[in-house]
Amino acid sequence: MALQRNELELYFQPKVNLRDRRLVGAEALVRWHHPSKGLLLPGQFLPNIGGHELDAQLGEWVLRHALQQMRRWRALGHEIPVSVNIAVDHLEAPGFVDRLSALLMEFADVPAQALQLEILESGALLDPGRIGRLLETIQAMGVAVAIDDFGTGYASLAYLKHLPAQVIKIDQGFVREMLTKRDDRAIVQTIIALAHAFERDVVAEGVETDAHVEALVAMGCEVGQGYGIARPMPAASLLAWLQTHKVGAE
Ligand code: G
Ligand code: MN
Repeated sequence: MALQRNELELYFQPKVNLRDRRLVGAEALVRWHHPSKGLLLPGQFLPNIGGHELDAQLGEWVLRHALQQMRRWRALGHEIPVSVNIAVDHLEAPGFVDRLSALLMEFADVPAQALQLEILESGALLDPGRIGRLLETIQAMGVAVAIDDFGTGYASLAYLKHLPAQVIKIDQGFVREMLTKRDDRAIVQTIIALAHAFERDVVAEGVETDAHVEALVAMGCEVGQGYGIARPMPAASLLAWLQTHKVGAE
């Protein structure tokens, strides 16, 4: 299958500081160069793999390749924090923490702090006690944790209080619609306020235009990711993008 045949590639989507547009990190997103169907996005093949075993194998592949890429960028003088999407099945698979720790030892030249795991809010809610403990262990190893697609999973305030995650990523659906729909704007505003109140970092996904950037900055959201900043791109293109991408006042 794709894993053995070397048909997978990691793309990277920049995350920037919305005030000055400086790069603060990148999200690793897997692509499959399918022999006959062309380049496939995760949504086009992830639902099919479905099994826990493959989720875990793919996740391990992504973690290893993300660390390899971070190592290459460091060798070129760029320290780029990378976040990786981890399925809850994979997080809960026996030995996940041990394998992560072995990988971090293998890539000891890459600081654990530069690696971030993104866990879907809906997944994290399935078994908050158990997942909370896993996330605590992971953070104790230095790895950052973000809750992905926040706002879609009905997390309660009490739950957020106990959820050990330093970063909250606002679901792109709310962000995309926030300029035209009052309810979505209210949700975005509320998540930003919640993040501030709980002293978490907040990242807006789905930042599609400059108007989104301005509105988010006005609401106090500092970091964003989306087509309005850059699309996901191959690793080599990210450095080229960095060179041409305009940033705010020095
Ligand atoms: O759920 P998660 O945050 O992992 O989703 C990331 C996905 O969203 C990627 O497949 C990426 O290509 C896509 N994406 C990233 N930015 C935007 C955007 O601004 N608009 C839309 N429609 N999709 C985006
Ligand atoms: Mn994500």
